[in-house]
Parts: sequence; C-alpha cells; structure tokens
Amino acid sequence: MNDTQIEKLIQAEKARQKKVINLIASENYVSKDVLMALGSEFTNKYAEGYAGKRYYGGNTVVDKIENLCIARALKLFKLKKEEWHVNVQALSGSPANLAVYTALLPLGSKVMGMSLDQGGHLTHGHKASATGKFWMQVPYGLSKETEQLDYEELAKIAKREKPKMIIAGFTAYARIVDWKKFREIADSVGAYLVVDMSHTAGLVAGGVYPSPFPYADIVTTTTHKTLRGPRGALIFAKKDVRELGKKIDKAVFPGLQGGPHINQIAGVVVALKEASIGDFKKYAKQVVKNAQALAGELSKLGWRIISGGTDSHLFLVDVSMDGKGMGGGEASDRLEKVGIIVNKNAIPFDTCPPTDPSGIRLGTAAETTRGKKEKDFIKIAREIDDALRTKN
Ligand code: DSN
Repeated sequence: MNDTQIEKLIQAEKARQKKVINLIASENYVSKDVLMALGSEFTNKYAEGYAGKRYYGGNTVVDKIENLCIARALKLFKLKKEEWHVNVQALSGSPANLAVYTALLPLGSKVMGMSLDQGGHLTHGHKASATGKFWMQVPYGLSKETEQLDYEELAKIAKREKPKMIIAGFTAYARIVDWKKFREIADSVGAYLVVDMSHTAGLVAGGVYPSPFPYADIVTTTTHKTLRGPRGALIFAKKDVRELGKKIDKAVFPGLQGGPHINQIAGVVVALKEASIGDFKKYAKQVVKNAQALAGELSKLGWRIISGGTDSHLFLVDVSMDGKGMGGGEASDRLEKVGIIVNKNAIPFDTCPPTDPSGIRLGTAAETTRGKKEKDFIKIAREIDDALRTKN
C-alpha cells in the first residue's frame, strides 16, 4: 500500500482485533472471501436503479451480482420467489428500517415499538431517531417480574392505541420471541407486522432460532451480526395485492438513497453462501451453547443475568449489584483493560441514565467464529468476574 499511514492503521486494527476477546453482541469476523469482495472493483461502479432498470450504463455484471444476492437470500431463509420480494440495497440496518416506515406509513402514524431502554432499537420509534420524529412511537416493554415479553400486555396496548405498524425483533433481548403471538396482536388491530431480525438472522439461518417469515409482512435484517457478512441490510417483503415490495424498492431508491454500494452487496452474496453450508448450522448451535455457558458461569459467580438466562447469542448482566457494584461504563472500561471488549447497556427498568447504565451486554457470535467452545467461555466468565471484582 502506498499510503503508509493508513497501512499502519490497518495493521494496528488487525493486531487489536487479534489480541482482544470480542464480546460485542453485534460484531463478528468475516471471511477472507467477504473481505475480498468488499475490496473489489465493484466499489468503482454506480448502479442507481434496479437490475435491468439502471440509470447508468455498464451494469451487466452488477445486475448479476444483485440478482444473485436476492436468489441466495431467498434460498438461505427457505423462501419462494413467488411469495417474497427482497431489496438488497439499503446501506445498513437503520436506513433499511427507515425505508420501511417511508414505504408503508403516512407521516405521523402510530408505530408500536419496544422502548430502547427495554431492549428495542433507536429505529423502532425512539424520539432521538428520525423514526420517532416523523412517526409516533407507542412504546412497549417487558414484564417487570420476568424481564420477558408479556404478550397479554402487548395486546392491551395495541387495542388501546391502534398502531398502523408493530415492530418486533430487538437488540438486547435474550429470549425466543413468539412471532405467532405478534402476528395475532397485529391482526387484532389491522397493523403491519415488521420483524427486525438483525441480531438473530444468523441463528434463524442456522435453524437454532424460530423463523419470523411465516408470520411477518416485512422482515429487515443487517448482514453483519450473527449472519457474519459485511455491513449491509436486506429487506424482505411479502408478495401480495398490497405490493409491499414495490413500495419498499421506491422508498430505498429514489426515496432515501442514490447508488447502492455494489462491493458491499458482493460481500453479502459471499456471506449468504457461507451461511447456507453445513458448517454454519454447527456454528449457530455453538453460538447459543456458548452464550448459555457464559451466562450460566457468570450467574454461578453471583452476577444477575437479566431474565435469568439466554436462548440466543446475547444477554445482559446487571453490574450494579443493588448499589454495591458499578455502572456499565466502569465495567466496560475495566474489562477493556484486561482485553475483553463489551458494551455498556441499559437493563430493563434501569434507574441509571443511558450514559452510565446499570448493565453490560455480552454476545458470543464473534468469539465462536474464532473456534471457542463452552469451556473457553467458562474461562472468560471467570476472567470477567475477576476484572469486575478487583479494585484497580
Ligand atoms: N448497534 C447495533 C447493536 O449493537 O445492536 C444496533 O444498531
């Protein structure tokens, strides 16, 4: 590389990633093939429009890439092309979700989404996000007793508020979601059901987490978490008389963006194939086993795991210990000092501010990619315990 300054920084980041234990629940390590596709000549190409309908010449190869991405996305999630439309152009998860709102809802419509502080995402209608400024969030949360979804309560909120859209699928919820119940609640008020499976997409693909496709009208997902691809997003829309796919396509381009990032889409194409081969199923299973081993050991060591455990790749730990512990920020800093990378996170019904919440979020997708098994995560739990209990 001629630019030695950036070359040095690339090497430094490579070394950092190699050295640390990465427990950030939304990160992963992509394959060399994904990196090659990302760094390919596709980055040079403008391709506004969709395959066969571009606004620039020279897109015959690009059309093949985009069509292949759509075909592989359908195949991975066992969907029929007669039943599902796929848009692969949204640049990442937040723009994908914004495209869904733009496509389906008049401005100001009510959207029922989980509060950020209970495990939802900014784009599920939080007031700091465009989705909360241009549409009106009807928030829902968890049961205080179980720290899990309370479907009866959700049904009551829906009946009272009559939202136009309900969003399910979360960033800090460890348990299996009952998509069928969400469908019934959406049907009871005539709302669209949108599932944002960004966190669990790889687990769904690997067959260890229930698929939302039998129940949702729209499914969005990022491609870089448990799915282990490059940063990017997919939007799946059910094909029927409502023509949701057409509306989504228009919202993405020209509604919200110009040219798609073809190199990124090429990376997604590679990742979708990788996720469809046998080894990925083993990987997904191991991710969940590892999360359960990590949560189980931390619990034995006296740490409170939100909702008492996990069915997925992630979970939250309450580090406040009823005032005898510390904030999530301090916990994250202490862990970074010993080479363990996590993020501070609000816990349900947190009394501390989001800038210094009471919890940390731990996930096992990245370290499972590096081959770690349950015994390694038990060791990591002990290292976490040591670092958090040692005053330094
Ligand atoms: N930043 C993602 C996460 O960490 O879950 C959500 O956008």
